[in-house]
Amino acid sequence: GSNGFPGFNDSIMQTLKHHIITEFHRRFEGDPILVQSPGRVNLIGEHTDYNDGFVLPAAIDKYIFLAMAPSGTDNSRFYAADQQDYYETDTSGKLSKSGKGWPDYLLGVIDQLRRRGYESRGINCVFGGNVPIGAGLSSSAALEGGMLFGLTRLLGWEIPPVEMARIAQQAENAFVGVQCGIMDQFISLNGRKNHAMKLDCRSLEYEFYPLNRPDLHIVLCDTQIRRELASSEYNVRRSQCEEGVRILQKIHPGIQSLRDVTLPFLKKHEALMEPLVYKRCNYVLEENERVLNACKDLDNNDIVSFGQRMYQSHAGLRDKYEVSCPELDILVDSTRNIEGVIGARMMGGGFGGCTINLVEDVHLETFKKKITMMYQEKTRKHLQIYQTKISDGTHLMDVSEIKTKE
Ligand code: GAF
Repeated sequence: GSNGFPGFNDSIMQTLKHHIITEFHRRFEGDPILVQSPGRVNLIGEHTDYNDGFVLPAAIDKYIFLAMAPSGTDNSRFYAADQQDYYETDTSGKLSKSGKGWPDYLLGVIDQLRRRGYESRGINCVFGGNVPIGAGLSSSAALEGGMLFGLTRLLGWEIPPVEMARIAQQAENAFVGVQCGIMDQFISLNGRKNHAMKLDCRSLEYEFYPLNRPDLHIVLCDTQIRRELASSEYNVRRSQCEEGVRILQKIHPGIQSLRDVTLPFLKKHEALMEPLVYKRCNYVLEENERVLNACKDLDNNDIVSFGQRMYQSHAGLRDKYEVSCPELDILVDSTRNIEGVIGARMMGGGFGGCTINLVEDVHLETFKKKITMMYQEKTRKHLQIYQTKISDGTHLMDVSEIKTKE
């Protein structure tokens, strides 16, 4: 289990599922399906997805559960169990934003489906779970993917996995208004237990790498910092990369994204761009190389080399891409003085959220103690730690096993 007691996590999961189903029966008619949709980690390959590059994420054992059934009317009714918040609207025609946040992730999916010709009457949905919000573990992708997956099952729509990820991503881009890449939605929907996924964000071809060593743990350290500037800076980084591409296109019109650029080519034309634009592009190309080399490390079972690349990734994000923050740097630096840490780096968009740490089993407990103390000492802030296991992507749960009628 994720806090060290066998079965502990399982029983939390049972309670969560039970709660969601019970809440559904309390509010709505009929027997719902139950969808389990995971959050994610990313081992390496940050800010590469929207540059047509490579990423190495994995789905984790933190989930959003969605109980869903047709409503029988044109209206859809949504209940966010964790927020204890309700939203109802007609979803049979053109959709507009809810004006209150969470419903937009669900409406965005219905909107994208509609645009592709998948139309339906309303649905009832209760959801909730334990993916921390705003911590960089992709609770929004889990919610979008969960709604999408549930609808395809309820309505018998067969949509290939790659298309599923695109629909969920575009729900976020077009409806929620966040210009994210495809990594989070792709891995949440399509992850595989005990495997990391090497995803080529251009071709959307993917390959699974076994990552299931009992002597290693994936530990997330949550700074608890949530910075508003994260999304505006994210868009600034995106446009800096696009600017680099535009400049290089003048030399080689065939270049469509940073994926088409090599490091020597970039270096050769450094003088054509602002230093900042060069730094950003340089980071992206180096990070792509690191992902490919990290995958070779996994093939060679060279976890030490893999861990070194995680540290290099962090340094690049801090110095060249400039999306880290003091708290994230403190966490990563602190691991240098703690025994048993194979690799550590900031994870996700940056400016807060979590670091991802590969930690040896024998040193796990002292790691947790020491990193918590060091963080407290240096920042006067409390550190939240999540121990995670790699799990399957979005799927249906067997509801019959869950007893809800007391
Ligand atoms: C966020 C985005 F949603 C992803 O698409 C990705 O760009 C990531 O930041 C950075 O690697 O999670």
